[in-house]
Amino acid sequence: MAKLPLPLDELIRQYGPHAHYTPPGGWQHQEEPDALVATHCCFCGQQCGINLKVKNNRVIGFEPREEFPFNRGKLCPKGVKRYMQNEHPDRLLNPLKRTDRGFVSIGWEEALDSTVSEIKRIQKQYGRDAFAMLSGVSLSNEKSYLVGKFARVALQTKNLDYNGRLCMVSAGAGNKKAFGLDRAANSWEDIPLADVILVTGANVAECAPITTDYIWRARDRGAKLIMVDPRVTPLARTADIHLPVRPGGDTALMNGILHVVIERGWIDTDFIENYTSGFEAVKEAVAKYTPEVAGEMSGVDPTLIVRAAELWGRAKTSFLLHARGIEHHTQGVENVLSCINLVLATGRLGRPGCGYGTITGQGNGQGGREHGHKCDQLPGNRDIENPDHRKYIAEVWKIAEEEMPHKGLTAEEIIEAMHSGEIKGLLSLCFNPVVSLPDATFTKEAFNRVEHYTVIDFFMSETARHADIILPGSLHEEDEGTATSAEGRIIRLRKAVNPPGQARVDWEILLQIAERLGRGSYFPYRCVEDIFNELRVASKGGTADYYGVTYDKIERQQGVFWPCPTLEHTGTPRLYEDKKFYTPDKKAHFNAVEWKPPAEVPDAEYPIVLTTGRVVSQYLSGTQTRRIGGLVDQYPEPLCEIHPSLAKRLGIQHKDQVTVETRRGKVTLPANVVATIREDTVFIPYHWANEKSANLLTIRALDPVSKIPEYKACACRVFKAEG
Ligand SMILES: Nc1nc2c(c(=O)[nH]1)N[C@H]1C(S)=C(S)[C@@H](COP(=O)(O)OP(=O)(O)OC[C@H]3O[C@@H](n4cnc5c(=O)[nH]c(N)nc54)[C@H](O)[C@@H]3O)O[C@H]1N2
Ligand SMILES: Nc1nc2c(c(=O)[nH]1)N[C@H]1C(S)=C(S)[C@@H](COP(=O)(O)OP(=O)(O)OC[C@H]3O[C@@H](n4cnc5c(=O)[nH]c(N)nc54)[C@H](O)[C@@H]3O)O[C@H]1N2
Ligand code: SF4
Ligand SMILES: [Mo]
Repeated sequence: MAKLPLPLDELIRQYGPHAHYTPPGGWQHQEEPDALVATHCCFCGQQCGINLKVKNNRVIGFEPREEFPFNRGKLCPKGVKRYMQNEHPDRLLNPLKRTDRGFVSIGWEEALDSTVSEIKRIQKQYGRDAFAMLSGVSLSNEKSYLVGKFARVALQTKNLDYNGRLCMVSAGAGNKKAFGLDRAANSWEDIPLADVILVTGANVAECAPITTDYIWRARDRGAKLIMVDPRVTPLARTADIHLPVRPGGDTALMNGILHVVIERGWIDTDFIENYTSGFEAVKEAVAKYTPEVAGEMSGVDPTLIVRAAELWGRAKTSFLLHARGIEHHTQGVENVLSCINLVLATGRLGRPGCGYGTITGQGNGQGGREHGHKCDQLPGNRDIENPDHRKYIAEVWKIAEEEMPHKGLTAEEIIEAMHSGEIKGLLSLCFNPVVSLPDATFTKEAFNRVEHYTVIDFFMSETARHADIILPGSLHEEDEGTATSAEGRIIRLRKAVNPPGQARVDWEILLQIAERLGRGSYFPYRCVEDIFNELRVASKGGTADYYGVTYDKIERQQGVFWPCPTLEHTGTPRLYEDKKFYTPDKKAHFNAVEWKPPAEVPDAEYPIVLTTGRVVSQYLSGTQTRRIGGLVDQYPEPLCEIHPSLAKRLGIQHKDQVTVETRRGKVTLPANVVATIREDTVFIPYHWANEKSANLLTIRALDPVSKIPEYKACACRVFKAEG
């Protein structure tokens, strides 16, 4: 039963994205605020402190928070413009229903009743798991926790997953395997104390801009910087060594560095013997990754591998950071483990200036991956298949353990099940899969096949255009709550204004649906803090233990680092100081990993590697930042980065329109001819939709363990566009 596509021009006329609106009086117009509300940026995992200026229930401006210890008065271009969403003319103000004529406004009663009657119909006809839920971690901790409970207790489906599946899961799986706990090992305060910093697969200056400051503080003390990236990113331009890895070559590269470190005797035998297991297998595995072999596999000059090993090996203190560049791969988890092996072999953890961490992505990328938002997880980062964990959470939720659903499908698998007809209905919030999942043509087909789709969003996202019912939800500054930053610091988000028009706060919408499903009594919350207090109990005794965290403590301490197991505890900025890990044997685990090529490698037909990622002024699927004039002006459309030699061979000049084509689709966009990218690779940022969407090109290949898509490597061809 395919849905009729609604006329796109008309949709865009009505619901945007409109980037070029000016508020009354113009952007320069300065009004005196009634109040300053101390909160945080709604965008990336850095969670910079920000004051919102409020007047008459409107956010009219911002100022950075000098006193917040993480950013100390600094913000990036997105943080500076974030406040412009609140009054934006594209804001969804009423519930909408899809008709043959387009979307029409309806009342809340009708909207909620329609959604609930479709949930009931589909579950009765096809079984409970035929109705799925997708969610995201721009949501607060409280909403993440609530979504996990709502799906299992109100919808009673096993099929709940989240957009962190596209983001944090390779790091999460690697961390759990090696340390038994999933969080950066240190607060960022250890970065300036390190003598060597190795950053791989992270465009720090554009995607975690404030972290640049921490790295530069180390550089001011004479620290060395090693950057691994197929592109010479802005921070890499200041590095001592840049290793231009071929996309997908990371495990080989890190095994090569470790090979040299072991050969030269730069390992910490005391640490390895007393506090770890599995080293011998790793030593054996990396024996064949000589600099020459590793260089061949990873596309990096062997002498650079030796130089990087020399810097890392001889250092007394060090910090290793990575992000999606190594994680967005079919070998994502193994890439992470290859980094952890290097950190463990040199024993540089749990001391000042000795650290390791993944740079989280979305605002609450850390907290959102702890509270049962994932298809295989219960709160406290518990395992949904572990009988003790099920029993504990069933008691907190006041349900029988047998009622608790088991492990469900991951995000991409849910889309595949929608495509195949196994899943018939979907509720989503805080996720824009039509833009953000790989192989966008397939994703759209899947959305057109479901019998019912309800979405909760504050803007008309490209995915929302496929919905039957749209429920207008809340912006970050329209609700209270907490989030957990890349450092593992739990911080307070404060409400500045009420949602406009008929829009409602997200968690209240979920409670209203639960009520109509006859499950309201399981959700007896009067305020957000009630949800937080239940989360604390649910997390108690789990590895992500928030029990000792209270709103009051967060306030007093400018944040609390978990684990924080008791009310007396002040939190744990630096993990593993006692060299005890969270694995059953309390040791850190080495994991031997072998390099494998990406799922699709270049061949005669598609001879070039395509990799995708971000630019500083746009955010994720762009639903929010493509609506903010100042940001759109900085980067109005995607560009294809291409090396001058490759461009020359292909007869392409700077700013020429080029077509990039893969086995999935093609996109035409201007060439950005730059010498800062490998000659065999092109790069496209993915923040745009429709015919400009990088995900028309990417491949639906998943890491077998984490199920993250391989956004960072597929095969393409590039040619000058016709006309
Ligand atoms: N401006 C901005 N900031 C953001 C976001 C945003 O959308 N815009 N999103 C936030 C989110 S959710 C996330 S997940 C983070 C992402 O932050 P990052 O992971 O830093 O960003 P990406 O651009 O996805 O990829 C990082 C780098 O990986 C490199 N790379 C590509 N392939 C490989 C490879 O095979 N190996 C290695 N070593 N490197 C490779 C790319 O060239 C790129 O420079 O940023 C967060 N911050
Ligand atoms: N090719 C390629 N694709 C990628 C990546 C890549 O590097 N390359 N990166 C991947 C990564 S790391 C990520 S994290 C994903 C992100 O992908 P998505 O999660 O799909 O991207 P967002 O733009 O965050 O979409 C969130 C949607 O939720 C809405 N929203 C935001 N906050 C809230 C809220 O508080 N309440 C409600 N109700 N709605 C809200 C926004 O308006 C938006 O429509 O993209 C992935 N896709
Ligand atoms: S987008 Fe990230 S770095 Fe920029 S201001 Fe917001 S939280 Fe800070
Ligand atoms: Mo992400």
